[in-house]
Amino acid sequence: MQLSKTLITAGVLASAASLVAACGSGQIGDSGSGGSSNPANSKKLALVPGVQAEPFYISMQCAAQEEAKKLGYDLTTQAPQSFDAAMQTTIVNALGANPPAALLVTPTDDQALRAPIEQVKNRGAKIIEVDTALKDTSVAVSSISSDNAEGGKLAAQTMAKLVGDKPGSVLVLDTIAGTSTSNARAKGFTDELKNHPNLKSAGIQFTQNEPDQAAGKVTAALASTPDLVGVFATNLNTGEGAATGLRNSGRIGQVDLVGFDASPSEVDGLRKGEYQALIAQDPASIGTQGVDQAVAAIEGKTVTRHLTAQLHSITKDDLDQNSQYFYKQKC
Ligand code: T6T
Repeated sequence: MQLSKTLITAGVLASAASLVAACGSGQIGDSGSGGSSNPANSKKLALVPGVQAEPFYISMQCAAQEEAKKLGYDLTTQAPQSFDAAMQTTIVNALGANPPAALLVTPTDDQALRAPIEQVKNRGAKIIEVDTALKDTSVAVSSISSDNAEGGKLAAQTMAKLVGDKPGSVLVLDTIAGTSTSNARAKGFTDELKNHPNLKSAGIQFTQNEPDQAAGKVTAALASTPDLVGVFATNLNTGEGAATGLRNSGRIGQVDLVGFDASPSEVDGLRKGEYQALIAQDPASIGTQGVDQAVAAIEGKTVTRHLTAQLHSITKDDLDQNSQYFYKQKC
């Protein structure tokens, strides 16, 4: 099928473009040497991802651990039970009492986590954002993420190709307001949709990153929007919920589902025809680059302010040749 090839190329080009942008115009700065106010922690890195036991963050953590070991550092991970700002704040606050040399963190809210992260920074830790980021760009020395707006755009182009000339409405399922990544994906998607006049936006719905809520929103949209032709799920949980909603309504395959991420259950869903396409991120590269930047900051070497990881569009037809992008369940 022509679609998959075109999309991979588009994805690679988009990612290459953003990498060039990151390297070409990104602020490069010397972070200065130093680290934790506790000298015993000079080789200690802490990783606080968005949520525990979730394939995107497991893949990121495995690669970060490996890179830290390679560079002679010790990385420990503490993840909140849910993708929740209050739970994550408790973990980050505790790190302030015994600061690591660097904190790699996925802020679950782009504003609420600013003060907790800043107090760890004030105790000497270098701050590296991995995946999501704070609105305040002065806190971290480096941020590594996918180009999420570009990913949303790629998802809309994918949807347009899948739907073809048919007129209809498309629903976007976002996670939580304040999640920088999924919010940027939803915006990138909605902006690009305007370039496809046969497709109308059926709006952006927040799901609190709960699959049940995503399933309910899809069921409701099927009832209220008879011309619904597509759903864009901005992450793993929204995708899993959307697939459930379509399955329960007997509409699998009639409404195109484009998901973000490539968890085992999403890949399985793509194989079974529940999803028509997935936009896979490269969480391992985010973890590796995050550790590299943390170590550079600790050792007083040059640090790059913004780095991006590649995105890959995958359809059923090219599923097996893209298995290197599937997320891990364990290291
Ligand atoms: O999509 C990823 C991550 O990029 C996002 O910030 C939150 O959701 C995921 O972890 C997938 O569940």
